Amino acid sequence: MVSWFRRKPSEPPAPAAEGSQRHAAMVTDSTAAPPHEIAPAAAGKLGWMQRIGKLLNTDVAELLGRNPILDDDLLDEIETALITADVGVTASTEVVEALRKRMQAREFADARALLAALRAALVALLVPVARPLAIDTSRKPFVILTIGVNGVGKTTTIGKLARRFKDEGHSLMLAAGDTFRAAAVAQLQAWGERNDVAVVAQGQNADAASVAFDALQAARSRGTEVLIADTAGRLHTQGGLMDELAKVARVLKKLDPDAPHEVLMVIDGTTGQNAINQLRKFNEKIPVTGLVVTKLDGTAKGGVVFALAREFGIPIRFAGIGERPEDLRVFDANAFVDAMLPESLGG
Ligand SMILES: Nc1nc2c(ncn2[C@@H]2O[C@H](COP(=O)(O)OP(=O)(O)OP(=O)(O)O)[C@@H](O)[C@H]2O)c(=O)[nH]1
Ligand SMILES: [Mg+2]
Repeated sequence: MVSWFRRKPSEPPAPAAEGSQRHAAMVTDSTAAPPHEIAPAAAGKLGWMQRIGKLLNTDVAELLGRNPILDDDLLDEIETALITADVGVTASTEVVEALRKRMQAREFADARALLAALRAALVALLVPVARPLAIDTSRKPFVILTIGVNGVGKTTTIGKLARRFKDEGHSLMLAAGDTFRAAAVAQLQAWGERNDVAVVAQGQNADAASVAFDALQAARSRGTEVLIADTAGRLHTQGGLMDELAKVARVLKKLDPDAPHEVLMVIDGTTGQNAINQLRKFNEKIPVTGLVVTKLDGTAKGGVVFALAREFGIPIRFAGIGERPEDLRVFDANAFVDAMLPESLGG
């Protein structure tokens, strides 16, 4: 089992802010915000990779032990495991039916060969979307607009990205575009402080598009390489709020017709099949160019990644695997599948 989906529960939680705070228009490099205690995510839960891994591991051991007959029972079991992990009925059925045909054509010498073919099929689903985010430094700034429904991990992901881009040597700035939720500005500022990154904010109830516009201007005048804009969480069914996203993009284009250069939608990996609908609706309003799937630590539902890949083909840039700044991985098809399959097949 690959360890990159596991978080260490002993590590401190990410910064988040409590309480409502108002801020005048400003560019600030640091604002104190009280840390928010977060219970260790999904402690004790068996991750979906472990679950499938366990199931297949058992099968492998059992099957290899009794000189297996490759039969439909094994395929049914695999199909159930995939659907339970939220790979989606369509994707699961496609994968299993392809395996069934090959099994009937006597392509597989044993169960191990069949499971290796399963691994290859799962990797093949993800390879087309495992395309990392490349920062184009000729854009100053390269603008990333972060969107998604409430509580999926947008602000946390921005904090993680800030750290990553800083470590890579980029200059960057954050825009506190969530002017809706109390404490959202302070939460982003806590991340800014932690990473020593400037945060442009206007405070609660300001116009999100105006914050984004100000930030783009500020980043430009400073020659900043990357600007990441936060937005308020919104349900894909909230028409007015969805229109606001399009407005933010429109206003950014007044300064740079190519901005935002990346529309990064954050999806909670525990959402299951509902994520499909969320992405469809957001993508209709503002074309999504990249995804971050969060909370893949300790979920049995992360298989939605396969369904998203199959349905949309939108690049999956990163996987969120915990609440700490370092709990973000560049999405990698092989590593993801290795984490869900038993070690005997994974590597
Ligand atoms: N376990 C786990 N928790 C995460 C991950 N990413 C974010 N979280 C937690 O999810 C909760 C919500 O994160 P936020 O970053 O505030 O989410 P948001 O999308 O900005 O929320 P709104 O602004 O309210 O829409 C926080 O408790 C985070 O610590 C992850 O990858 N794994
Ligand atoms: Mg937020």
